[in-house]
Amino acid sequence: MSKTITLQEFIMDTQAEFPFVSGQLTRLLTDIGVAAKIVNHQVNRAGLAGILGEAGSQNSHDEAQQKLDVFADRTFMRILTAGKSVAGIGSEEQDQYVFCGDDGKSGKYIVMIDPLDGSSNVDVNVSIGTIFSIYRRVTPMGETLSDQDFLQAGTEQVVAGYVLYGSSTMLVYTTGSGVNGFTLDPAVGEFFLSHPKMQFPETGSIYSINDALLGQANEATQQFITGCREAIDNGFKARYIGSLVSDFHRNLIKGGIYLYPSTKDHPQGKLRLLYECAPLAFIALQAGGSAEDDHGSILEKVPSSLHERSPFYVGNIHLIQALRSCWMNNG
Ligand code: AHM
Ligand code: MG
Repeated sequence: MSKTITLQEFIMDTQAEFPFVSGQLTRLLTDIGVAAKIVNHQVNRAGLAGILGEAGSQNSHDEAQQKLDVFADRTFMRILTAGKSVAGIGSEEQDQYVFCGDDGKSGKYIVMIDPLDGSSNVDVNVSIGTIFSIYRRVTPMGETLSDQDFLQAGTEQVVAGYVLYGSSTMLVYTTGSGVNGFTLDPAVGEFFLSHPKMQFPETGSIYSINDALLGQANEATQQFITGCREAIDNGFKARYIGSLVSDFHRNLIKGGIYLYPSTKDHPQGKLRLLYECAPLAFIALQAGGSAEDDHGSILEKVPSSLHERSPFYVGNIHLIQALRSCWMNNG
């Protein structure tokens, strides 16, 4: 580990980088770090605390919620709502967006969050994550928020980040000036800067896709994966955890591409534009990578609904370009 800079120190030291800085964003980032520590504590003791398994409820996508999904959602909601910085929150686990404080009339920021991604992996001790992004409100302060505050293009993100509850717990985020990663020291209960200025390596040779989807996937993805398989002599290898934050984080460090393609039955893929694709696309861009859907940039997509899905391809630029060539070959 390099010089011991805590997350809090780093946030304070870099707050001058935020345009129109008022301290609210600094507080908000600090709150996310606190909520992440609370969720981390529960994730770590889930097997002992009787909070494994399904909660018996379903989220807005008709997916069975895990007890930890519900816990993580409540924790982030409680902490973010209590601060003064957030006007409204959109959560993958909630049908509608939620107003904070005074009907969302005060607070400068909108938070989009997937409180616990990959939670179907919890019961088998596989890494899971939280994904978040922060936008400025569009509606003037003092007015009630509207759809346009929540349905912003990814290019408007002020901050994007994730927490990886893995063999160690990390918080990785960008404010648009590079990507920095912090590792939680459980003995001290602090995140310390461990991965400054994260960048995809020059080249990558990992491809990550749910192989069972391939027969149903679009032609370009099929052609691209065939090419990867044939490139085994060049060191290409398949790695798929099925936990987006973990797959993305590994590929960011080792170099590679993650694909959740459009398929015949699901032309919009599975992942959610606002909670999963846009934040990771912003981080990828800041780390020298790229992210696209079937047609082009993820970041430029303007969502038309809160829980909109999108095909998602993210990773090293040269791999995204190779995939793009396959799209061109397939008209
Ligand atoms: P979730 O938000 O319900 O947890 O679903 C998202 C997860 C991602 O973490 C992962 O990359 C993907 O779903 C795996 O899907 P599949 O099982 O279809 O491969
Ligand atoms: Mg998710």
